[in-house]
Amino acid sequence: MIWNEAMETMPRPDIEALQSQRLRELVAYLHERVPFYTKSMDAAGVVPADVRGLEDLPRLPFTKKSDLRDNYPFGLFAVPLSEVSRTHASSGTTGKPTVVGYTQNDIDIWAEVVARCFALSGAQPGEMFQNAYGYGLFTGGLGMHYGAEKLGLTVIPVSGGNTARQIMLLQDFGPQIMACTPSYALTLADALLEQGIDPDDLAVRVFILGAEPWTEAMRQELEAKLKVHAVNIYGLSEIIGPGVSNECVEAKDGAHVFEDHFLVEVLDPVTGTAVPDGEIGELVFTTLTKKAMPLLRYRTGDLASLNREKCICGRTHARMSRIVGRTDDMLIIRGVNVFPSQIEAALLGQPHVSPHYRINVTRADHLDQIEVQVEVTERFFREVGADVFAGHAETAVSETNELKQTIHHTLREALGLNVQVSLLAPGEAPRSEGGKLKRVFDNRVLK
Ligand code: DLL
Repeated sequence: MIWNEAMETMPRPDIEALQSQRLRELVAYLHERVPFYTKSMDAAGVVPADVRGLEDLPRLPFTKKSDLRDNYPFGLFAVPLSEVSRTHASSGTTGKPTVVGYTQNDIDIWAEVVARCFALSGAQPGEMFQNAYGYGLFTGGLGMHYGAEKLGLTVIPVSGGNTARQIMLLQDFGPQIMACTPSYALTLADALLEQGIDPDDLAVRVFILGAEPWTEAMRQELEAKLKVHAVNIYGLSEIIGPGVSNECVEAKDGAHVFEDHFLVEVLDPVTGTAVPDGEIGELVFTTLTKKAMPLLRYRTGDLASLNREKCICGRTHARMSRIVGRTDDMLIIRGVNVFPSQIEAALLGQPHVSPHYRINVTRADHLDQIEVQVEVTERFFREVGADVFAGHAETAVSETNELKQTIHHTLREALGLNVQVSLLAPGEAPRSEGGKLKRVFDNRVLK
């Protein structure tokens, strides 16, 4: 089902004409209402009346995360606070959160795009939806909630975490659709297995997963373990929250960006100029319809490529690839660029290893060291014996050494880099307790 056929299947020239018109209106709106944009446009020599449309996009100024921080908390709002219906905030790793605001109309737009996401994922009105994204300042919970209601789903607003309760609801309420982070889906899958629950006995058919990076290999793993379709949803608070783009269950080949609301560019992160379709660059979004806190050319830091070809699902909206990394999570190890997603993809193809891992980066004697710690499967652990892992026994050491060497070799092929490999016993790597999971620990600089 296509939720908004007129918009989602619009011929590309019409999409571009609509975007041009909305962009013109946005530029005038921001210049008039937000002092930050008055200044940045004036400094760039942009006169709103001269902006004709998409062809003028490259000369419009960017917005960066630091601009949101500098204008904390409400400095980028374009309407008086009395017209703001809701705020959300993303928890940044250091210091103050990034704050965003929505008018009632913005909330309606958000529900509309999230309803499209559910339809893209294969949900049908009348079905039930278990929402395991966190409710609160995080946009995941409430963002998914309103979109689900709009599509006509029955929502179970359980929020993140509490795996025993999640499983009870899956069994007793029988939702067909579930949403959470991919790392939490893995926690759930493991818990089901541990409790001897066959996913075939559950009604759940689709998992809508996002809010953190994951790989195609992780999709295979989750789909096999949970016996569901695992579909990718992307979004960020600054632009709206979840619902900037979503894969269609038909193709599972890139997430359709809702281009009537979000104008997407993929730029060279260094020069800031456009890269051709199909090439990886930084995603940059302009909100075309929001009123409380619209953003012009927001630099997301997320790296992906674009595909503007028509999709087998019938939609014409451009598709973005998975996020292959972030401009700020690329590890530079002895001069070699490494993205954690490359490590995940390489690890998950290996026998005897589980999808649970941790990456440590350190520096000793001015030399970067990267260590990948990966859990072995329960079966391998049982066969080899716990003593080996505790370092108490000589027996079977060769088997673990062999496994380490295989992983080392695979990672060297994939990354062009020597990686130290350690094996962990089942349960030793970090698990998601409901939200986003941190797997990379870069200890080279004190943050
Ligand atoms: O994570 C919004 C969201 C909620 C998206 C629920 C999907 C589902 P923030 O907390 O502001 O918002 O974090 C946004 O998370 O810039 C990406 O780096 C990352 N991210 C979000 N979705 C994906 C995804 C929400 N599908 C930041 N794949 C973004 C990879 C993702 N990274």
